[in-house]
Amino acid sequence: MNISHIEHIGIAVKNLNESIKFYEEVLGFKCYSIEEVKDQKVRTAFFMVGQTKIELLESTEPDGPVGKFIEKKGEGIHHIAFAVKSLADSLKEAESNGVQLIDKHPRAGAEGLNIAFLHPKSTCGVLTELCEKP
Ligand code: CMX
Repeated sequence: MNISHIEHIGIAVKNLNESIKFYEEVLGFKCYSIEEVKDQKVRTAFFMVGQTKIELLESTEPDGPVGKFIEKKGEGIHHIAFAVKSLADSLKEAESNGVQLIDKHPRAGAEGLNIAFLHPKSTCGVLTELCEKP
C-alpha cells in the first residue's frame, strides 16, 4: 500500500473545549487548528506531538459516527490514519485483499486531505483511515 507514516490518531471526546484544556494545560501541547467537518458531523482539534498528529473529535450530532461510538464505547481512541501516496490505488489494493471499504472512493477530509475509511470488522477491530495529500 506504500504507507509512509501515521498521519494521525483520532480520539473521540464528549466535550472538545474541555479536552483541549487537558491536552494544553496538563500535557502541554498546543492546539493549532479547530475545524468542523460537516458531512462527518464532527468538530475536530489538532495537535502536533513531535512528528505525530493527534485529532480530537467531538460529535455535532448524536447520530454521527463519533456520537454513536461514544454512546456505545465511551470516549477513547476512535481511529488510526495512515498516509499513502495514492489513495485510489491503496483502496483497490485493500479491496483486492478482501478488506471491506467504508468509502469506495476518496473524499474530502479535514486539513484538505483526501481520505477513505476501512471497516474495523476487516482491520483487526481498529477503524482505519487512509489519507492522501491532494
Ligand atoms: N472502532 C472500532 N470498532 C467500531 C468503531 C470504531 N471507531 N465504530 C464502530 N465500531 C464497531 C461497533 O462496535 C460495532 O461492532 P459490533 O457489531 O461488534 O457491536 C460495529 O462496528 C458496527 O457499529 P455501529 O455502532 O452499528 O455503527 P455503524 O455500523 O453505523 O458504523 C462505522 C460504524 C465504522 C462503519 C462508521 O462509524 C463509519 O462509517 N466510520 C467512518 C467515518 C468516521 O468515523 N467519521 C468520523 C471521523 C471523521 C474525521 O476524522 O474527520
